[in-house]
Amino acid sequence: MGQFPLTLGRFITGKQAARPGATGEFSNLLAQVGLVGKLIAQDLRRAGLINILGTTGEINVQGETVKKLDEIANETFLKVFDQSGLVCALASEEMDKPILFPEHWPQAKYMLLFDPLDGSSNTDCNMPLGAIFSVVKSSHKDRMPAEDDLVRKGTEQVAAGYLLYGPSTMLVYTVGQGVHGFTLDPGIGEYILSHEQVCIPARGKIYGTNEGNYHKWTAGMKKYVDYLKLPDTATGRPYSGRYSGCLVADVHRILLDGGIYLYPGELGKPEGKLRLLYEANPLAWVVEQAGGKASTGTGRILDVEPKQLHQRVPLIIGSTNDVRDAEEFIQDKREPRMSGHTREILVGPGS
Ligand code: AFP
Repeated sequence: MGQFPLTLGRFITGKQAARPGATGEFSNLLAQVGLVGKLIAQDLRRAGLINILGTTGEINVQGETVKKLDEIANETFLKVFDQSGLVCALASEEMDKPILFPEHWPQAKYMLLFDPLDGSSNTDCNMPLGAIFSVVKSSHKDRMPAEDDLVRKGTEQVAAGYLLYGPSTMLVYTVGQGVHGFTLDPGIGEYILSHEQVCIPARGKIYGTNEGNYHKWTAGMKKYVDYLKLPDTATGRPYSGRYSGCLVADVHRILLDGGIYLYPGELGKPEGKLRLLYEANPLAWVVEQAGGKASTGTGRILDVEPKQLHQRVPLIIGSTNDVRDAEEFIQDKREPRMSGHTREILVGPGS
């Protein structure tokens, strides 16, 4: 008889049984993230048919146009987690201030930060989307947490991961013991373990970045991307460019195949675009747990001292050797050198 599929529920329960003292609260929390994924995936499948594409006409706290689906995804997270009673606070990319649930405290000690719909410019053209989540634990036993308690370093996360809405829906997470990926089987409505202990290759052949921003980049960043495009058989260059506009989808590809994703700081905007607490930190932890690396260009993402809920940070993430190369270029420690072989490929023999 073939192996019976392992559902998310059973997998988490199995892991929980190996941790004496575990209450099951946390396992339930991951199951609720899974439920959010099922509900949103269902809306996305029919989005072009039920008038939920396009914008709401509002601008969010990030200064970005709000899509109807951003709002629906945010509401779904709020409803599921309010009803579950499992968290005492929620913070979202779509909300200026966190939502606190004093009625769930002190039983609920976890707090959830999330980007409810990542890559929302993809909504109207049926391209991949995602959601990113980070879980931290309230550090106070004697009082209900406040906004500041959610502003925590990446190393303090207790769980992190993402939902990917692609041809199939996936839930990928870590609790600090490796990374596991589950694929939603729509026929039975269950997430099935499809990627156990994901390991990112030490080097890849893919880079993902918005090259439309090239002229806003620092000289080091420009040199690194120029270097990736120079042919060189020994180091596997040129790399292939892949960029979907959905951070989750781009990082997921790199997690499985190796390579590098870059959303760097820019001239006049050194903090970059992506948000530290609910985009960079959770993805950084997932990638590190799979054996990769995540950097600001000058330091480890998980060590960044956060100051604000919606803080932005440059993100360079992926295979360890690729991220290390990028750091060297960004820190002006390295220059692209053209070997004789490269020159020959570019301009022909004997030139
Ligand atoms: P949101 O849809 O959550 O705002 O995320 C979009 C995003 O932060 C990320 O998913 C992409 O990688 C990045 O922005 C794309 O930005 P550009 O359009 O500037 O390339």
